Amino acid sequence: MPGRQLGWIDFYNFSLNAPLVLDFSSIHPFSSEIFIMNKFVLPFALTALALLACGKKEEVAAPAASAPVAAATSEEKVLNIYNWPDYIPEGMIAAFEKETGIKVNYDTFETNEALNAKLVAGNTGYDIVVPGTAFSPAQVEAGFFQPLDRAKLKNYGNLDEAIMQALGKADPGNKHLVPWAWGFTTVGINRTKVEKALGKMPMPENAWDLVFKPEYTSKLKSCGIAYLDSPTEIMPPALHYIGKDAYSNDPADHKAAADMLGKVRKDIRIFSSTMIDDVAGGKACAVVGWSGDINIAAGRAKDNGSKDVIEALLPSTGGMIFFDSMAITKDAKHPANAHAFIDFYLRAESGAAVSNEMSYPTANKAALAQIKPEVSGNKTIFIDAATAAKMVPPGKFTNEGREAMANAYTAFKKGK
Ligand code: SPD
Repeated sequence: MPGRQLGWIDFYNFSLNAPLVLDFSSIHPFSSEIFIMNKFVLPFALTALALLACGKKEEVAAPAASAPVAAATSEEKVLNIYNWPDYIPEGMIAAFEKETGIKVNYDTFETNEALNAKLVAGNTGYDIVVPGTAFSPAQVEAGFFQPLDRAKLKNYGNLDEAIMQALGKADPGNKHLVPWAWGFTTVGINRTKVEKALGKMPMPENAWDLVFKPEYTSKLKSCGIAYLDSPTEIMPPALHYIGKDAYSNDPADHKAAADMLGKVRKDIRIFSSTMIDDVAGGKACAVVGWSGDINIAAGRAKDNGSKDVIEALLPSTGGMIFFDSMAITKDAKHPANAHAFIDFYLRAESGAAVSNEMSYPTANKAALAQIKPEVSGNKTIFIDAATAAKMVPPGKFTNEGREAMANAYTAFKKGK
């Protein structure tokens, strides 16, 4: 653990001086087995910070004129997309359909495990999928995606070069993955309800205590505790909380994490990967959730007239960073339409809409100038340097490690 965190900090300090020309391999040898994502998280944090928080507007790429979407070929005018829920700005699909005449069938999945199962089975029926970093390096390696045709992506240059260079460690040559957005798994609270439920007990220094420590969960169960519902969402923060490598492949570590979780199991009311309405509507007051979704819940509660204060917290020991990327499946029936959509998504205005409307940071550098100040200035969306230094970068599990972790998670969830 210290090695992982220290490496990230070192890298961050290093990148401050040379954010765009980085030799990652000379700093941390890349291992495809234990994929340590710290090599590519911080260039983005750095860029976001340097360009937004510090207000160095002259360094922000001027909004690129959007390249027109390339005319699709003789393909039927259909595109099948499989993405996470609550992740696309309203109207984006309709605008793409109007401009191109391509009809989009847009389905959602709630966990990386669900998407991975479909990819393993093959013939998904989807042209574009959006895996997260817990799975995407292994999926690239397994050959689940077809190489991108850069000639069809006129807006590709809008992406942050430093991020793409780092993402190349997961996807050599950036052949398959195009970032959708990134964020972090953290603790979200309805502060109003949590303070009431805790009574005289002060808020803990480490926000993870609220959801992992019986002294707190026993009090917060009255206003509702919710966890994301998958092994790769819950086990890494649990491992990290007990001082293990968040991406450990050791079954003994998973057992230790499950034992810790077992002590609070009876206090968890909801397991769900779509908890925005539960949080906004007051059914859950403390959650293990995704940063953007918690911020969406905060906005939705306000829109609904609630006076409760809902917040994504920045735990003192860090949240779990993730990157989600678009990829075209190897058996996609509509690869030209898929490229047209990816290029549409790569427009500066699309990237800005994702951050502005979905509260997740974009990897689209050309979009930064169009992000609203209240979004760019929200330190739980665009994290600052101090927070970035504490965050836990994504990692990769081996198949055996993932299986052991899934078993430990299932046993915990069943209350065994
Ligand atoms: N509302 C959708 C959020 C997408 C989250 N992807 C998370 C992957 C984390 N491992």
